[in-house]
Amino acid sequence: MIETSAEKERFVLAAVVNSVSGEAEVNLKELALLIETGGNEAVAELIQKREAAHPGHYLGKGKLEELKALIERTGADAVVTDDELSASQRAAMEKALDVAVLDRTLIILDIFAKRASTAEGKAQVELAQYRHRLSHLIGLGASLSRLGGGIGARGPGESKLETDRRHIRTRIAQLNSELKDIASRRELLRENRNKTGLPVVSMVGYTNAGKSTLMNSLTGAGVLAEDKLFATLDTTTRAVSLPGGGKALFIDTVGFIRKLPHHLIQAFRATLDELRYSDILLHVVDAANPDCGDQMKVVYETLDILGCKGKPIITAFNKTDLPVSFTPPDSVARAGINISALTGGNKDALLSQIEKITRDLRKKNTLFIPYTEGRWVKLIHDRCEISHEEHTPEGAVIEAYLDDELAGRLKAYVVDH
Ligand SMILES: Nc1nc2c(ncn2[C@@H]2O[C@H](COP(=O)(O)OP(=O)(O)OP(=O)(O)O)[C@@H](O)[C@H]2O)c(=O)[nH]1
Ligand SMILES: [Mg+2]
Repeated sequence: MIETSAEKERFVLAAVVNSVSGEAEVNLKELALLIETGGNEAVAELIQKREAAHPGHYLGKGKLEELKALIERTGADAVVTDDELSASQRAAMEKALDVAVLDRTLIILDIFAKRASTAEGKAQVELAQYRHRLSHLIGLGASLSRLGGGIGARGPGESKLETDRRHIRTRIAQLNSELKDIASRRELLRENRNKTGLPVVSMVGYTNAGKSTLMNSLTGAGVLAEDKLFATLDTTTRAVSLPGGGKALFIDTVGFIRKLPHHLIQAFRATLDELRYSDILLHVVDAANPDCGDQMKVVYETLDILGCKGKPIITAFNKTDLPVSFTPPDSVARAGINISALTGGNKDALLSQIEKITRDLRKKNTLFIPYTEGRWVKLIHDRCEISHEEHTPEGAVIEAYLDDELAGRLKAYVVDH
């Protein structure tokens, strides 16, 4: 079990923005939520409008002094910046402010460390933490000793990390080989899954959009769903019956967020690869969140990074039991469907639409199966959507949507292409 510090740390948030829009407020609100999720508290915030972050100390000199006064006034324990800091920026800020300085990346890594529960999840987070530390060795040491067992120190332990690069490199190599084993096990699972011939639908979306709630509502999977960021880190796969009689496998996995640390994306590659291998992406959007338009963009960008361009996407505008106001930003989203994962509202319409797309991925075949080969009829019923079926004295005539694998096995019975 990974240790958590019992005492709440009190943080002041700081952000640099180059525009006048409300972007910084939204970002800081999200950062405050991340901090609460990690069991700590955001007590004040400071935003600086600036062309770009100061290369030396993130905020400009004047703002840095303002920040120092704010820290003294609020008695905060540390500062958290909305952007990832370089080692030297962090060191300069700590020198100027005389408190620990953390950044968004460390906060997200910390939440992931707390949430990871499977061997794969833990190894992935640990790998991301070590890679991050290796790239930030200078400067982190001071933060860690200041915050004791708190954020940034959790996970890989505190065995003189800042001085022991070799130790970190060895551990990274170990983790890499552990994850390689896990990845090959995953590949095996994927191969077995392919043999079932069922279409695979992966749920994607911003964290807290309602993916796990939808998974539970569709399958009764009992996945943890809560009003917290990154409630889900590990994937769950379940079969779902579609209205036309077919079936699909649904996968629930880790959510996305703005500025998702690249070390995490890399380390979670095996988990996130599931998205690339799925047939359809089901994009769950929290339509009740005023920020949902930007959240959708973040999801699109992350999918691009993961090599999922061109996958069929269905957009599910979730939480429509609450007041919503959004304009779908693109044509894919305009074809989306309003649902409520919580009340089950419009669930069948969503499943029908998914079935329609899976149907497009398959070919319609007419088969004649003699009664002596009755086992095939059962298999077709178990796996496929059937558009027509009649029974003649010699056997069953079935019109069904077949995946490639089953079409190959039933070649001898196809009567019409
Ligand atoms: N009102 C309302 N709340 C919902 C709905 N769907 C989900 N929620 C709530 O939204 C919160 C997040 O739901 P989750 O299902 O955990 O979200 P998720 O997308 O799996 O989030 P991560 O695993 O953190 O990425 C929970 O408090 C849910 O009860 C909905 O249709 N309506
Ligand atoms: Mg979830």
